[in-house]
Amino acid sequence: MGEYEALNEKSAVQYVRSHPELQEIFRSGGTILAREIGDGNINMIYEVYSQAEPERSLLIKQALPTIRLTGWPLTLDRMRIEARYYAIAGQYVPHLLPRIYVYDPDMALIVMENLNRHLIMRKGLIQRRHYPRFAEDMGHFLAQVLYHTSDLHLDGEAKKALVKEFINPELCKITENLVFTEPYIEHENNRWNERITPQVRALRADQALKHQMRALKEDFLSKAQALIHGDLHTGSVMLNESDTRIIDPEFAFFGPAGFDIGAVIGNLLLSYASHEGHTLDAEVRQDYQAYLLDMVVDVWENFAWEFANLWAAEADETMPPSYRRAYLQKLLQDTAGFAGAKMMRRIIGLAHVIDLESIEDEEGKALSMSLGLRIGQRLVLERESITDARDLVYIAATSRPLYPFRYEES
Ligand code: SR1
Ligand code: MG
Repeated sequence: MGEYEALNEKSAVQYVRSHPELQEIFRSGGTILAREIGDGNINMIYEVYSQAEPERSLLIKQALPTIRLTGWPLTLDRMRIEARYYAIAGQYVPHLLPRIYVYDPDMALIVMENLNRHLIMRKGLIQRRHYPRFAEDMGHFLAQVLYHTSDLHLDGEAKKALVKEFINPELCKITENLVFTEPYIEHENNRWNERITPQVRALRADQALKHQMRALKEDFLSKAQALIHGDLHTGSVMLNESDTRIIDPEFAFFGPAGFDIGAVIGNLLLSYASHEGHTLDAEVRQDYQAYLLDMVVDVWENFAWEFANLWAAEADETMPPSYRRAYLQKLLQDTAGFAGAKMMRRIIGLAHVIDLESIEDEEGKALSMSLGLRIGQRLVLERESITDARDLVYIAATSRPLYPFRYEES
């Protein structure tokens, strides 16, 4: 058993040198360098590369005993969860994940492929890039992982053995607090743009919204429907025009399937709202926003089509087509609710997103945040009326920013 030690740029190089199986990546025996490149909220990421051929490289992702953003203590077990999720999902969609070279439980680290021909999706969406493969790849990823880890496919014993492996209380607690609880009460962790304060106050006073948020939280706490990634926002997707990879599954556990689909859709809609402030040319803005709404529909439809086919292929006389339709409709409604929850937490909770934070003009930023908040609120409140992915995007398309407010609260 080795002993845990937090790496630095020097010891990251030594770590790679001490693992013969990693040497073939660097081929020639020249100088190897490392630099810390992490810009996420939680972990350290070292890029280790050959000085002579910098494209010969890999990444080391190491968990520290505290969270990078906040300094809160956090279990190192998250790296075991991440490695195990990659192993399970890798049975179905290996081409949509990074290659894993080493999982070292003692050092709480994973050595993996450096996706340096890919961009974090959130950044690409700010630049209004088009990703022709994304909706199909994401629909495929979600259908394969969620179906094969659900009770629709696994027998009870096998499923429960997996549920046990993915007990992840500390990371679930972060989500319970940051997504479902704190944004709707006075809490020191919350922050928001002061221009939208009247809207935040109104949101907190909305009892119907609080009721729905409590119901969504209850599902998150108790519905072990499938193995979910648990943090599937557009910062957990790296891609280019021809290739998509899903990263960062340390929040994985058995939870409601709609939480993952909702995370993808909610973050596409955050990008939609952000272009209100980023893209001032109305025609360019409307074109890109329409592209994002089509992407939302395509993600859901690709997912639902493949999920239904996987299910139909497993003959079961107890499963009439009417049950399959009802299951998918409920899943779409869950998806809409979780999408809304994920949008609101990124605007009024602790951890914000660069889609919105990088808008330079303060008025534009307030407009985008107000729109994102309004879409999120409506998705949560109106989710039970949704029977088709087009109903979901209709809510986004017909929502307007409430800012600037005509009446200030006294
Ligand atoms: C304190 S950690 C903040 C957030 O970062 C991760 O991406 C999760 O979404 C978490 O809620
Ligand atoms: Mg992450």
